[in-house]
Order: sequence, then structure tokens, then C-alpha cells
Amino acid sequence: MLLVLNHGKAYGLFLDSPAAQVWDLDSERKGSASVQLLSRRGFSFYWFEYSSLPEVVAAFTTLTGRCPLPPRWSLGHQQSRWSYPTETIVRNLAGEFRKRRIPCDTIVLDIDYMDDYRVFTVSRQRFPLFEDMVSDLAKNGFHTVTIVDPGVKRSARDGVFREGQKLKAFCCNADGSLFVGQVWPGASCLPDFMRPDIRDWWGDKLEFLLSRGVAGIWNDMNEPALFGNQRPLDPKCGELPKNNRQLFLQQVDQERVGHFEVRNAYGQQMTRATYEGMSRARPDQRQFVLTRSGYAGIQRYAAVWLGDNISWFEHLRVSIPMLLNVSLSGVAFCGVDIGGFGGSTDAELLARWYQLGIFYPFCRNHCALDGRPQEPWAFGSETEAAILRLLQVRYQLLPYFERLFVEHRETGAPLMRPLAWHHPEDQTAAQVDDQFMLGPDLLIAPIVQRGRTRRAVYLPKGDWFRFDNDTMFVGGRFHDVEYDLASAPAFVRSGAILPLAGPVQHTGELERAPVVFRCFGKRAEGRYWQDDGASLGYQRGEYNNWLLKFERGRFEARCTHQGYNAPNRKYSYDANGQRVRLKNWPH
Ligand code: MIG
Repeated sequence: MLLVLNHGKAYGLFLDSPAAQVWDLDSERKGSASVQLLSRRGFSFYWFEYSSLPEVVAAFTTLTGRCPLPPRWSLGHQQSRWSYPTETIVRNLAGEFRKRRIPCDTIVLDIDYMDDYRVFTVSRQRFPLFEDMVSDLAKNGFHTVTIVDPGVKRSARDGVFREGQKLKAFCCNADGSLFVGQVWPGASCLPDFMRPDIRDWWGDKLEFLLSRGVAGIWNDMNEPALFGNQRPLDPKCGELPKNNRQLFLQQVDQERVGHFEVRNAYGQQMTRATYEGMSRARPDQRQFVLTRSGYAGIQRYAAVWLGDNISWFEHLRVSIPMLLNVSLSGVAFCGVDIGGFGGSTDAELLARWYQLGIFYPFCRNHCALDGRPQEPWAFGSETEAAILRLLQVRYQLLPYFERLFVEHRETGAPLMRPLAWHHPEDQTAAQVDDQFMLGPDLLIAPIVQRGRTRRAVYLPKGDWFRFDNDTMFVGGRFHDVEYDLASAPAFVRSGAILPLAGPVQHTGELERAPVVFRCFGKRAEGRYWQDDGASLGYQRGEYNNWLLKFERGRFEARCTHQGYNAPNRKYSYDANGQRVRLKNWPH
């Protein structure tokens, strides 16, 4: 969607077609913009006209959908690498986290857990006791996420391929022969996820992983990406090739259409198959699916990460405007690889990336095969201590993150918002793209350049408090702010109440961890949401909703909905540096 803010008006333009689009917003400064769509199948065009950004996004997400509440564990810290190739390495990795008391909820297994990269297999050579490993991890508070790519090895010895052949599940060339592409398993075929029966088949195949205790699924390569010269269309060519020259054909209703006509729906429909399959297997649970590819509405099925970035400060910095764009397009649950995927990170970059990454809705450290390892302890004790502290902040703030996901469902508002979302009249705020708001109460302004220990932070009007030390700042101007490696680059709006929980090692401990309602400013208001963090009970009213107020030295919590029987925990509030225990908190 294209968003335009202009003199108190907010517009949204959405050209609904999964074919290639080229938008040129006057790159040559000719005074005109152009939109090109390479399709013979028609399109829908939506025009939104409101007076504010939140209204346009509310309407757009009414049209395309909103994220279901994620399972709480998926909001914790995730550790990934291409790859953790053996059971011993995975077990040691998990052990390291707990030994060092670095919070972590999830271990992600990239393509090397499979046998010969064949989908729905496990390498018994490298993971002889895969099921035991997954269940031992779970006992230790870790969830296991596995990657699933669309390519199915073209081999008569592969059961998934044979089943797919029987169902005529795979995309074909114009002459009816099987389309074969090169991906990780070698010569591979691609399921046609446009077909509902094939989505069902694929979704049911996930049982292989789910029955082994796998908690979440990561869909990669689902553009679909192919090796070598099997490239998709270059939209700049200006013309859509004939059907038989569009890589392969796909089935859309009763018709066979060229792949380029529906290319952007491929990842979307694969991810949908995944989400729906998981929902059938675990009907009352929240699902965690992660995807690289998607289309408008992908938020209904999955979190999105932005693919292969590089361990550069430039990519740390650009993740902010990129994630803001994705967020404003409805994808509230998003992030990029913390530390950077390609290349090699270093101590400074990793710590600075965690300073930002703890505020991404999706918080995962991931890196490629050939770079140097980048687990939180990979660069010595100073960096490790900084990252540990930063991750503690992430976990403290999880009740706030959960509230923001609830609000996303209510209003469509993403978690990450440009400053202009809350300050539309502020001309300076409109220009800032290396800071963002996390919900209404937190402003994040990280270090985005190498060698810096301080930066200029723009605070819109109002009073602000530095999250780390409560120092007050007057807004409406820039401030020169210093951050050591362990400080959270966050400012809290005066008038906010943040529920802070912890300390914990993983989200399994969160529900019983003490909560402190921290009040910022002389008068403050907040909201606190409680549910089981795992089931769909919230859709049946199994949650508690509290409105919090701090005024004239008094703290008050008013329950506006009570439907969840929460376990006991300690509550207190913290105002002006004084902590007061709340006795008789009604559970
Ligand atoms: O050709 O699965 O973006 O996160 O580690 C590379 C291996 C395929 C690309 C993904 C990356 C992942 C990698 N994948």
C-alpha cells in the first residue's frame, strides 16, 4: 500500500494484484508518477481517504486482516543459525543460555536438520534422537522451530514426492510436464499452493514435525526462490511474457495461468497452508509461523522477517524504515536478523543491534553459515553482559508487547510506528527515520553508526523519561544522548504506565513473575492485559483487562473485563522512585 500524508489528509492506495507491479514515484523528477501492472487478469484498486495515518491503517487492515495474538513464547528471544547441524550442538547451545542466564525461548533449526534437505524428514545421522532432544529442550523452557521450504526433491525414493505426484500437486510447464527447479534438495518440484486441496495436503504433512514436538514453522525460499538462472520476471522489461514463458503454470480456479500472474501469492498461500494445517492439528492453540514471502494480508498467517541482511551498521539502520513500512502495511509481527545474516558481525555491532532488536516485535538472532558465530557470548564478557541486560529489558516489557498486539487486533495499529503516527502536526518528527515509536508510550532511538556512543535524539513535544534511569527530557527538540553498550535506547512518554515483569529466563516463568506498574509523570494512565498466552481462549472472553491510573499520588486499577483465572503473582506500583506493594490484587 502507498501511504500519503499531506496537509492534514491521509491517503492510502492499494493495487490488489499478485502480479508484478512497478511504482515510480517520480524518480526522475518529471513532476509525475506512474504505476505499471504486468497482468492480463485485471485487478482491484482501493483508495482510502481519511484525515490521519491510524485511520488509513485501520481501514486497510479491516480489508486485509490483522495478526491473531501470537503465542507468548514467540515474543521471547529466539536463537537461530544456518545451521546448528547436530543434536549435541543444539543441546549445548540451549545449555549455554541457561548456564549464562541469558533469556531465550526458542532454538531455530535451519535446513541441516533434514535428511538430504528433503522436506518432512529428519537426519538420523545428525539428530538420532530428535524427539528426545525436542522434549528435553521443552523441559528446559525452549521451543523448537524448524524451517520448511517449498521445494520437494524430485526423487522416486522420496515419499512426499510420490504422494505429490499422485495428487498432481506440482506446478507444471505449459506442455504439461513437471516443472523442475534447483533448490537445496537438488532437482525439485513446487507444490501449487493456489489449489485448496494442495494446501490441505501440505498442511496435513506438517504432522511429521508437529508430532515430534516442533512448536513453530519457518517458511523460507517461498517467493519461490530458485537457484541459477531460473529468475522471475524483471518487471522493468515492461511486458508480460506469454503464459508458456512464465517459468511454470498454476491452477487458479478452473484456469491454468502463468506463474507471474500470481507470483506474489505463492509465499502467501504456502504460509496459509502452514497456518491452517497447524490450526487443524492444534485447534485451540495460537500458532507461530514465520515467513519470508507474503502479500497483503500475510499478517493473518505469519510473522515476517525481511530476509538476508548483512552485518553492517547500514543494515541495522535501514531496518527501521523498512520495518516501519512493513508495519504500516498491516504486518505488526516483524523483525530482521539481529546481528546481521551475511558477513561477520563484531562485538560493537552485535551489542548495538540488540539495543535495537529487543524492540523489534520479532526478536531473533540469526546468521549464515560462513560468517563468525554471533551468539550473545561470542564476543567476550563485556558484550555478553550488555546483551544479557538488554534481553532482560525485552522480557520485562513483554506484558506491554502483549497489550500492543491486543490493540493491533482492536484498531489495526502496528507495534512499530513512525513518529508521525502520534505527532502528525510535527514537521521534524515527519522527517525522522532512524527512530520509531513502540506503541504509544515508548520512543526508540538507537545508535545506528559505528564508533558512536552518543546521538541526537528527537523527542516530540511533551515530557519524556529515559527508560534506564528516569532522567527527564523536555520534548519538542533534539537532545544529545549518550548510550553505553548495555543501555536501552528508549524514552517513555510522560503520562504512561508500563507493566514490567520479571526477571525471567524464558516466558514459561513470566506468568508468576512479579509485576511492577511503573508510572511516569505526575498523572499517568495505562492498560494491563492478562491471558494464558497460549490458547485461543481470549476469543471467548478468557482474559482480564485493567485500566490503570496514577493521580495525586494514588494508584488505581479498574478491571473492565474479568474472564481469566490468573495464577498468583506479586504486584506493586512504582511512582516517583517509590515502590508500593499492591495487596489484595484481585486475580
Ligand atoms: O539459500 O536456509 O533467508 O535465513 O538461513 C539460502 C538457509 C536459504 C535463506 C534465508 C536464511 C536461511 C537460508 N536461506
